[in-house]
Amino acid sequence: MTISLKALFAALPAAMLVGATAAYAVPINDDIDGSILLTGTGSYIQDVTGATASGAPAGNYGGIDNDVWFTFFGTGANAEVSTSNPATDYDTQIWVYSGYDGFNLSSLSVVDYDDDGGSGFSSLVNFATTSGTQYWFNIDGFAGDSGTFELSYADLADAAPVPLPASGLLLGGLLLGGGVAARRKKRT
Ligand SMILES: [Ca+2]
Ligand SMILES: [Ca+2]
Repeated sequence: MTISLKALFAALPAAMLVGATAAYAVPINDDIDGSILLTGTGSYIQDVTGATASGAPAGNYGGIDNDVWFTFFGTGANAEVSTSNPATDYDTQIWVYSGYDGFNLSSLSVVDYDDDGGSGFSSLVNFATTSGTQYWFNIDGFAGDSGTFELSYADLADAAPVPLPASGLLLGGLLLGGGVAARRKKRT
């Protein structure tokens, strides 16, 4: 019995074939749903070799290839995000967005963009934020360039806003229930 090479490859799970050719791990923040939450002021170094294109809208600014994602909340003042730092070794671009509906990348609105606003080919955006609004940004390589970036960020909200509705409703229900019980008790 002979098995053709084509038949053998067809029988192999797709993951095995991908694993055989992919030399680098896909970053945990390769897609928007894996966005890393940033707060306050700080820095983050990441090797993005292995990142893939998410298909996010690029506005009028060309293409997005091997993007990785971050998210933060605005303070109402300007926020700054930059790859203009010593460890950055490739030609970065940054896209900033708001309005993600949690499902469709097409729901994103481009808030800001930069290619070479930092030193060399690095990127820097500084833009006005709305207090409590969530923003997302991706860092990608110009024309598919890839490497390591050193991200610095400043004036982001210190934490994600605490979601009030669920606890507020529960508290309201308990207070209302307690009030009714108190009135009933008073009548007897
Ligand atoms: Ca990606
Ligand atoms: Ca650039």
